[in-house]
Amino acid sequence: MTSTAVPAEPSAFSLASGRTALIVIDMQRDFLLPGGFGESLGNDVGRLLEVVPTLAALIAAAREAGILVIHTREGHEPDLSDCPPTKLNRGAPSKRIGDPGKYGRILIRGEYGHDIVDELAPIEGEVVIDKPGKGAFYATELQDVLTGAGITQLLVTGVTTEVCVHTTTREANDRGYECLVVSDCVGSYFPDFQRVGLEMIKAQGGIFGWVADSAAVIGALRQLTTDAS
Ligand code: C5J
Repeated sequence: MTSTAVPAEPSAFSLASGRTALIVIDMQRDFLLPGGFGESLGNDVGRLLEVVPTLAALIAAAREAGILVIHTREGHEPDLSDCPPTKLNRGAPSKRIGDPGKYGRILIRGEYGHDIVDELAPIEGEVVIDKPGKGAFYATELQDVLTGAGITQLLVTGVTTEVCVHTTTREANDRGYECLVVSDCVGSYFPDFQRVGLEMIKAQGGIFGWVADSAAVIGALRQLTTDAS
């Protein structure tokens, strides 16, 4: 195992090969594409789409460095048996989970909109975690996957910063994982939530973890790749 320092806030992050996974949270068509669920809630999906090329470059660097890449998808069984009524009914949106949408039934497993955008599609051997909640640990096999692979550190990316990225980072922090949130590989529909969401991770000496941009993380991943060759 080799390690390298990532310039990060509030302090340098020691990135260890063999102990690190990149987690890509909910980069799904329903959240990102024009005409999808996210947009139907009145959101500007352009803010999430901005993340895609940056995240694609980070995923490529992680694959090159032999880092495990884990993708998550938020969604539910077709009969909605795993969707609490409180989640289904909250906010009285124009469209609800399970309703027909532009990309199939909204946030339903197996539908086109539920899947990950083409640019970030998982490749063979990568883990895809289907989660019914906001956090990637709740009611999923994620912890077993991480334990089985000897992972103790997570590079956290995806959408949305203040919802599923934050919930997953907090869950991971409570379970003893070191989390580095990659600032330009997470996205929010709301600029203020993006800024404050990142501030909250690294506040108070890194209460939930570390924050660094993709240039810093990709630089460290390339160093790991060079060290291994
Ligand atoms: C939301 C998510 N925002 N992936 N889901 O409902 O953040």
